[in-house]
Amino acid sequence: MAKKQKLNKSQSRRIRHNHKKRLDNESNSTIDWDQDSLGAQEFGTVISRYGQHADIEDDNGNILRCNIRRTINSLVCGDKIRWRRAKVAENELQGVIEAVQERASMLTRPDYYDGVKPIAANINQIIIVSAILPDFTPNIIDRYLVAAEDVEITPLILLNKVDLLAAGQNQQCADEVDQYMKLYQDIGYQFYQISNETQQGLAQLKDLLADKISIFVGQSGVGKSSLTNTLLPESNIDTKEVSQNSRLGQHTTTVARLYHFESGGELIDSPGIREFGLWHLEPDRVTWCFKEFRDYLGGCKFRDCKHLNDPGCIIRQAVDDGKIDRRRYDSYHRIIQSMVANRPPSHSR
Ligand SMILES: Nc1nc2c(ncn2[C@@H]2O[C@H](COP(=O)(O)OP(=O)(O)OP(=O)(O)O)[C@@H](O)[C@H]2O)c(=O)[nH]1
Ligand SMILES: [Mg+2]
Ligand SMILES: [Zn+2]
Repeated sequence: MAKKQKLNKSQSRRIRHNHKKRLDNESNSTIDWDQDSLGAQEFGTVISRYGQHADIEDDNGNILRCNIRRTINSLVCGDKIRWRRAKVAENELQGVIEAVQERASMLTRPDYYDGVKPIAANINQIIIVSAILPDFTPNIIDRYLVAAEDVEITPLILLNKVDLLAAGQNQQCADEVDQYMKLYQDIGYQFYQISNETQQGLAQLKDLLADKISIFVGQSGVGKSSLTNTLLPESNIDTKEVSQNSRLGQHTTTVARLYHFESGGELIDSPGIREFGLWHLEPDRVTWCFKEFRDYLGGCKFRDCKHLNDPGCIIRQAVDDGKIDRRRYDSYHRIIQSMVANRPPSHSR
């Protein structure tokens, strides 16, 4: 039997990309209604986007699937739109989205093939979800913190599945988690240890989400959809166990979707992203996005200081003096290095 060849990073990335394109194309059938077949213009909100279609919510809270006019080149979950209802629905399509209103905010991520892609619009709080399983990875938290700082939307950090640390199991991991919690809180970030399993911390989480437009972001398998299901029982989202072999999530959620709290506020559940790259940012911007570095910016001896072994680097000095935490400094350099390694040739500087 032929030995199955292991795919390299770029091959598996290409396969995933083509698969996604195929799925998008399957929802690309468009209908060209003429003006007489459509009603007056209405307002609405995008709940979820699928290729050339989107689920929108009208002013009465009804959710309808619509076509997207080809002239619209960017439309995401959370967008406020103008649309027109078809007098006669065709297949499942009930209207057409004609325009996107100005966005109050936008969370984006870079995609190797498609350039910078929007994730969600008009949010005012980014909830970074991490967990004990898949392994607790502060570098991924730092990547999301950089993305949040870049768009200047308040982030907060949740560490889910702390039930897995109960009863003295995993003491080493519990200690590490407590130390990181202190580190992030010292920098000025909110950090909560929660469990969807035991409901620990969920009442407080509900308060934090009230009247805000929040998005859950984070690795696959950390429990974003499970938490959404608990907070909003009608959402009924599919969830899947973390693989026992790889200890990784299975990318269960594939598109972002917006849900409402009856008491006010919205929550967007988003898919776990495989490689949350930041190569679209200038390295100086990443430095600025490490919040605790800001006080030192402009103080290094050389303007193009890389904050490594450069003489007169006051950021490195601050690390040596214990004013900046070395774990964050190391994480910063890991991000800077990966930006160069992961940037597609089309975006080389
Ligand atoms: N032990 C434990 N397991 C949890 C907890 N929360 C979620 N899980 C489990 O974690 C697994 C993954 O949860 P999901 O909600 O699908 O994760 P997700 O972040 O939405 O993943 P993607 O949609 O792939 O991005 C499921 O088997 C959940 O039952 C928790 O607090 N404790
Ligand atoms: Mg999910
Ligand atoms: Zn420096």
